[in-house]
Amino acid sequence: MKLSPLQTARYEYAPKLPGMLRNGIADICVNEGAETQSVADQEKIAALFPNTYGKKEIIFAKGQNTSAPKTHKVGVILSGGQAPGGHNVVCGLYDALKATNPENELYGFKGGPSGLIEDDYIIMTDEYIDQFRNTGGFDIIGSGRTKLETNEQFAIAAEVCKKHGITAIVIIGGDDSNTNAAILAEYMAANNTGVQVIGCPKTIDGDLKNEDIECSFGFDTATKTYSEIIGNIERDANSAKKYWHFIKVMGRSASHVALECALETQPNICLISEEVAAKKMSLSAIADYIADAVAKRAAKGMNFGVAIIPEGVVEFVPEFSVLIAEINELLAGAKADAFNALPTWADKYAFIEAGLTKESMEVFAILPQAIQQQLFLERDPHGNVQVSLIESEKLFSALVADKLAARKAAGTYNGKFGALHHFLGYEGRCAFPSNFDSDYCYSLGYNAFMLIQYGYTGYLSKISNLSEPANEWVAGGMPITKMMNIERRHGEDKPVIKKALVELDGAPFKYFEAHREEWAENTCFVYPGAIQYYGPTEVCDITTVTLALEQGKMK
Ligand code: FBP
Repeated sequence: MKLSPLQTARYEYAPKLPGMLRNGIADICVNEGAETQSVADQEKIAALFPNTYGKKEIIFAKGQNTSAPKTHKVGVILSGGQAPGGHNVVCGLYDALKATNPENELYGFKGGPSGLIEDDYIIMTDEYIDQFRNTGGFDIIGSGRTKLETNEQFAIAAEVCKKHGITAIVIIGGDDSNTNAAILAEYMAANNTGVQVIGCPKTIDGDLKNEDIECSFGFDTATKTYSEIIGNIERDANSAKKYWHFIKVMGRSASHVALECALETQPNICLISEEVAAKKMSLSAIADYIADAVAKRAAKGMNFGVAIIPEGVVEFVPEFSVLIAEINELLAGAKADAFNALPTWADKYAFIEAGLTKESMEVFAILPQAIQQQLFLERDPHGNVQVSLIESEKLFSALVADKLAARKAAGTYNGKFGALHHFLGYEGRCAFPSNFDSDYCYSLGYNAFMLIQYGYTGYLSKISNLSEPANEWVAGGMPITKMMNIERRHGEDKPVIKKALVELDGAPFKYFEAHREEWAENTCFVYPGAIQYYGPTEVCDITTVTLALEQGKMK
């Protein structure tokens, strides 16, 4: 395989561990903190997790390692969407395992959680793993979205572990995957399988965070990658002065990615889905809000700008989410086949018109036809519209164009509006991890092995104090049940890790809110440039603005 010069150089990069993990495995001891409770619904969660609930917080420290000597065979799984740094979690886990005992083995289950139940794996070697150090992607073993959630699946997983002598599984995933890791840990404990389960917090979306998990890995690199591109587009807009750029960024439901990109690049507009929901903004109100900025800039002679649209925003618009729910109902079960069999769009439109309420039909009718059709694309495995396939950047620019045309007709706007569209998603998920993500991920993996070595199960690998230099990071673990509450999912009450949406009273949103009017009317663009891997620490080791604001490192 031909290697790029950067790839060759990144193989040599030595990720930075937290100070307490730097002394060698023999000199890492464990301190147990207080017993924990779930963030809500304590009685219900305790009853569902009798073997793993209420365990103590863990912090590692420099001191004699007192774990019981044992040969470890560990399995690792990458679950869900790619996030930069996943390879380094595997590398950190592998290095800790081999540093403890060269006889220890790491099984990489292929293609996501399904690899475990299909017993599809590779055994990691130095030669194999060295090709993936400090690189992006999940191609070391592949990823997948199969959910491990039923007792039948757990029983097969236990059999596979028994067959190979595997006594611990590390699941690298987002909130759903780690919820399932906790359920698997409970199953393994309840059935005396002797298999421990440890989770690692992954997702570029940034929505797996709480008072224990300061950020999920991948968020840093993905948002820096998107911000580089947004900054470049801003500079192009400011050079040519003739286009409004509508840029959709990934983030299935929460708007952390959009907000971080806005904090880094200071665009004219950034929608925040959580605010749209809180203010119950209609499509028309959002379009007016953007059109106001377009008109104010046009009045100053600036017929250009940049608007960031979070991927999941339409689901947060109350009238749109009702429309989506009605469409899901309209196409439930066999009705989808009847719909798909209709020969023309006109026939389909008539079917839709007959099935939707008057209110939803009014919303549907104002959508551009391409967006109307996107609402009827293939459903996800739960039968829901795949909102990531809806081109909301085009939806909003079309609605804004309509508003501006009306204003022009009324004589209140006299500018030019040329819109261009972009979607930034897959471009960022497999980027070379920033130094932050390289270090953080390697530490998460290394630390996951320390939790295994000390016999813990049902824990999330936890590295904190992340806005300080890596030497001052704190390594430990937190029971996953501590992060859980009960939520209604698909008509049933389920124990789940609470998803972190953007908090409207949190420091990142407050900062954005305080500045956005100025950014909207004037041109305050910031051009962050490409991620830097080599050079001064103030350029190469910067965290996200979100983390800096949350941890009071920026005002
Ligand atoms: P995870 O929650 O699994 O980390 O994935 C998040 C994400 O990257 C979203 O931002 C995006 O909506 C989605 O994955 C796309 O999924 P897919 O890779 O299946 O197209």
